[in-house]
Amino acid sequence: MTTLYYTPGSCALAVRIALEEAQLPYRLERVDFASAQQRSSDYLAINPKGRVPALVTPEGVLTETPALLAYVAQTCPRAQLAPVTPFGLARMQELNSYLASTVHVAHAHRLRASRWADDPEAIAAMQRKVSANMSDCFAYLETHYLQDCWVLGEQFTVSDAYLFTVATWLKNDGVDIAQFPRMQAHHQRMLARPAVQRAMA
Ligand SMILES: N[C@@H](CCC(=O)N[C@@H](CS)C(=O)NCC(=O)O)C(=O)O
Repeated sequence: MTTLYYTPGSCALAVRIALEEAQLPYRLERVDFASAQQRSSDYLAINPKGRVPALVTPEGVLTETPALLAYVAQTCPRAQLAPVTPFGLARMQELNSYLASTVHVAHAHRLRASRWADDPEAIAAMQRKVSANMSDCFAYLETHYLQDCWVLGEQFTVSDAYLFTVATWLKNDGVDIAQFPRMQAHHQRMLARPAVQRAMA
């Protein structure tokens, strides 16, 4: 059976929502960041990057949230969690790549700034930028996506699970989601979905 390695509040929530939406059977393994379990030899044997999520599938281990989301969507086509046209699928990957490589990284400068600098002043300076950078990212998303019920249009996709997950970080990053009315409405629609409620329980 597929196993999702996750930590509560992390980007792994997006994958858990996708698994719930797809109604795929899976097991959960919690990775305890408080005791740095992500850097334990047992966990590094699963994911040498020392991060969550990791998905152990019957074919092998997958890491990187966009890859896991695409895997879940393609494993369960009847759930229709990804567009089927080449352009539609590329648009989904474009958004998921942006969330992973730009928005998530902007957020990580708050709790993980020591990845980029040792100097406490430099760390503090990076942390002061988090709120403005996250606001810029969400202003871009508000303007260029969310033109319909779901982030890519009429079809619910795994990108909705990913966007929702990243938006749950806004409050602690010092950004009020109410500045972005479409994003806020999307958040409420997501919270009403049974799969999201199961994933967050
Ligand atoms: N590029 C990876 C990033 C994964 C990542 O950084 N996950 C965070 C949690 S949201 C983590 O595991 N952090 C632990 C650490 O930095 O020690 C992805 O998109 O899956």
